Parts: sequence; C-alpha cells; structure tokens
Amino acid sequence: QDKKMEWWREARFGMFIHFGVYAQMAGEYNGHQQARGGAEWIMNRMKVPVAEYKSMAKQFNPVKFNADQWVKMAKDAGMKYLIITAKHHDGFALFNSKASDWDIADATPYKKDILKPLAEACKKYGIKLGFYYSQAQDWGNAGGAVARKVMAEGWPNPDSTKINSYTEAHKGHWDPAQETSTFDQYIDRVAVPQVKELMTNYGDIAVLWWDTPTNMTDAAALKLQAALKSQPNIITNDRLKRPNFPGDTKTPEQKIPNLSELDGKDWETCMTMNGTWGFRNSDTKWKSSPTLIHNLIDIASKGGNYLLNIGPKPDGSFPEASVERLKDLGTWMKTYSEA
Ligand code: FUL
Repeated sequence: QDKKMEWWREARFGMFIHFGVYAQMAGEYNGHQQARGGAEWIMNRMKVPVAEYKSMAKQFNPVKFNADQWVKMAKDAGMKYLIITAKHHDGFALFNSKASDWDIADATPYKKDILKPLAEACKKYGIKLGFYYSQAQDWGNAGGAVARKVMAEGWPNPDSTKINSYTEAHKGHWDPAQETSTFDQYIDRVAVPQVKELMTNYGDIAVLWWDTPTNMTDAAALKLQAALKSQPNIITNDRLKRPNFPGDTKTPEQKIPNLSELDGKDWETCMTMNGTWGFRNSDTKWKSSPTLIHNLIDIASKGGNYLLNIGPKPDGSFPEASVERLKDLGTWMKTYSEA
C-alpha cells in the first residue's frame, strides 16, 4: 500500500485534461450560452438529444493534437503525472473501444485513438499516466446514470417545462434512447469492458480517477474494481462509490483544505485555471500565474498534490492562456525546486 503510493507522495503536481466532443460546442448550443456548470456538462445542462449530440462528433477533428507537445508542456511545468478523461459523463471515449461505437475512432473524422500516442509520450518523458473514467454517469451509452439537473437557466427552449418533468420522471434521463438498456447492462457491456481495455492496451497505468458515483451499487463497484486487477499498483480515488469504496486518495475539488480538515489520508486538489474543465470560448476568468504558484506551494506544504486542469480546444491545441501559465509555473519550478 505505502509502496505503491511512494511516487504519488513525491509528485505534488500533475496535469488534468478534460477533452471530448463538448470542446467542439465550447459552452454554446443553438446560439445560446450554457448558463451554469462546466462546459463538459453542456449535453446534460441543455438536454441535447442523444442523436444530435452524437452527430456533433462528425465535426470533432483534433488535427492539432500532438501527444509529444502535450506531455512536454506538462514535464516542463514541473508536473510528474497526467490524468486524462478517457471517458467523461457524455460517454464519449477518447480511445478505440470495442465495447461502444461512441468513441473517437468510430464516431469522428479524426478516427484515431489519442490515448495510444499519449501513453507513448508519457513513457518517453517519464510522466506517469492516469485515466479519468466516468463509471456511473454516461449520457451517451444506453443505461448509464444521469445526475439530475434542471435545464440551464437562460436557455429559452420552449419545451423546457416538458423536458424538466420528463427528466424528473425518468431518473434524470431526457431522451428515451438513454433507457434502452438497464444500468446493470451498461455496467456489464460498456463500463467494465472499457475499463479492462484501458488497463490492458496502454502499458502501465498509474491512476484510475473515478467520478460522480450516481446510482452506483456495491455490485457494480466490485466489478469495476476487479477490472483493474491487471494493474496491481494502480492508485484509485474516493469517487467509485461512497462510502464503502474509499480508494487511496481524497479529491477536494476546486478547494485547498485547511490543516484542520486533514485526517492523514492522501489527498489531491483538482482545480481549473479558469472556471470550466472542458474548453469554453467565453470563459476568460483565468487565475493569475502567481495565484497558481501560490496554490501549489500551499498544497505541497500541507502534503497534498495539485492536479491542474487543461481544457484543450477542439483542434487539440491548448488554450494560449493555459500555455502561458504552464510556462510561468515551469520557470518558478526550475528556479525554486531542487529535483
Ligand atoms: C466533477 C465532474 O462532474 C466535472 O465535470 C469534472 O470532471 C470534475 C473534475 O469532477 O465532479
């Protein structure tokens, strides 16, 4: 247990990457801005029908994606590991999956798995690779759970009352296509096979970052945990299912705990550089580089890790504001750290 945590406890600083079809929408649907929540939530917040959302993947073509550059930017910033959304809540997989066609290789003109080159680049630069996987929520694969959210404010859909009451009556689903399988079928046919793919096709995987345990059962959690067994040293967080699957690390989100809140368990603060995880055109509220450096010092001094997010643009490049901040962090790291 302690042995497998060694690298993680030394790491202090990692890169989170939220990337998917939502980057294409960039917080806007039918000319309307999404009012609340991260841009990666747009499908749910604006109740985009499944077929319509999926058709947007036909424009998703991240031709500027360059694994070497991404990983080098992390490395130069002083980061030691990288965690990418292999599949976020919209169900879209950034890898070539046999368990679903709702993936980058089958549903987009790009047609290629991006986790493969990323795994190679991580190996080349000595960066540990982890996968974020939304195990419970899946709005694109039938049977996946949905956290109930009312439609975004300011979204003048004439059907909003109807849609909100449908959602209420259908466990958060807003499209009949989401209910053609049960949750258990989704777990057995999509989630478990995909996690196995992630554990076997990309070399050593350092972290599995679960998220939002909506409707999770103990049975499903046990199956997902068992799907990790080919990676005996993998580190997992506390979001598989609460409270009886605590994992190895706690995950304060967008906040840095006070000393009095720490209980000895390993922890990692994940944080955005602006206000969204997925790319959003209109979000220009960037934290300053000194603020980010201060956060890193604060977190490291309390014994935690800082997982700092990038939401790449739909063409696969990092927003300029993120690139600048990574450079500033790297300069600071080189000046003041010894390693
Ligand atoms: C949350 C998710 O719902 C967000 O979209 C994001 O991935 C964040 C890191 O975790 O709970």
